[in-house]
Amino acid sequence: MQNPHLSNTEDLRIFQIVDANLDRAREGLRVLEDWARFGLGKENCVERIKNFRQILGKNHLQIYKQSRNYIEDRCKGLTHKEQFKRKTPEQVISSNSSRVQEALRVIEEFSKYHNNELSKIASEIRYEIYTLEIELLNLSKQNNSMKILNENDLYVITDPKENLLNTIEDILIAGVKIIQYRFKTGTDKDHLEEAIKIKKICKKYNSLFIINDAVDIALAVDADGIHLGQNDLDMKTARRLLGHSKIIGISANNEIDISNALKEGCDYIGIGPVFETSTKKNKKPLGIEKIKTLTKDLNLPWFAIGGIRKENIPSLKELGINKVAIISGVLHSEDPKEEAIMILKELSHEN
Ligand code: TZP
Ligand code: MG
Repeated sequence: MQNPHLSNTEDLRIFQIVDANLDRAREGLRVLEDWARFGLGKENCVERIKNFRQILGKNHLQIYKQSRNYIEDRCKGLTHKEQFKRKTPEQVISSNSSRVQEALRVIEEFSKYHNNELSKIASEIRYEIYTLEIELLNLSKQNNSMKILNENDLYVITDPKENLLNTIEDILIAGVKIIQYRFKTGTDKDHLEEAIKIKKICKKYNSLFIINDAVDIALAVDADGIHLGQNDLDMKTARRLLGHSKIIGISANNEIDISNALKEGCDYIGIGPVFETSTKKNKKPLGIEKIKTLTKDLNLPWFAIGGIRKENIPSLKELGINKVAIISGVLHSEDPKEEAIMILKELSHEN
C-alpha cells in the first residue's frame, strides 16, 4: 500500500485526489442509478449501477477520507457554465456518465502505485460505464417515444397522394403526434428522399416518426421506429438491426399474432381491420366486439385500425376502444387538417 518514493505530503495529495474522485464517481453513479430506477424503471441497470457504487464505497478507505482536511482545496465550489445548460434527462445522463468516467480515470492513474487493486477496479468499472451510458441513452430515447404512444390516441398513417408533405404538416398542426410513413410501390431512392423530408417535419412538431416495413430506410433516416406486418422482417431481427432506442410496432389480426408480438417484445400493436376498408380489401373485418375480446388483457399501447373514420369513433369509444390508427379517414378526406382536428376532439370526449 505505501509507496516508499512518496513523501508524506505527496501521499496526502494523492490520497486527496483519490478521495475527491471516489466521491465524484459515486455521486455520478447515484444520478445514473436514480434515472434508471425512477425515470426508466430498469431493474437490471439499477442493480449494475448499485453494484459499482458499492464496490467503490468499500474501497473508499479511511486514509483517503482522512486526507480531506489536511490540504485546503482552493478550487472548491468552482462551477462551469455548461452545468447550468443541462435540461433533458439525456443531457444529465451524458454529463454524469462523463463525470464518472473521468473520475474513474483519475483514480486509476493516481492509485496505480499505492493501491493497484483500486486502480484495476476503477479501470474495469470505467469500461462498463461506457456501455451503460449508451444503454441508458437508448432506453431514454425509447422511453420518450413510448410516452408519446401512450399519451396520444390518434395515429395517422400516410398513403401516396399529391402534396403529401403539405398534408402531413397540416395534420401535425392539427395536433397529431404519431405519423407512420407507409408506401407499397415506388423506389427505395424516392422513399428515402421523402422519408428525410417527413422526418424533418415531424421533428419540427415534436411528433413520432415511424416507418412501415422498411428497416433500412428507418435506419438511414434515424426514424423513431418501425412498423412491421406479419410478412415483414421478424421482431428479433428488426430489434437486432435497430437496437433499443427505437420502437417496434406489429400488425396483428388474431390471438396468435398478438401473443407472438408480445413474446417477442414489441412496443405497440396495431389490431385490425376493425371495419371493412378499401385500403386492405383482402382482409375480413374483425368487428368491434372481436377487437374488444382480443385486447382485454393487453397492457401495452395498441391501436384499432381499418376503416376507422370520424363517424364510427363513438361506437369504438362506447366499448372502451380509445386509440385508433387511420389512413384514408384522414389522408383522403376533403380537408385532412380539419378532419384530424375533429377526430382528435371525438377521441378526447369523455364517455
Ligand atoms: N392494417 C390493417 S387495416 C389497414 C392496415 C394497414 C388499413 C387501414 O387503412 P384505412 O384507410 O384507415 O382503413
Ligand atoms: Mg408491412
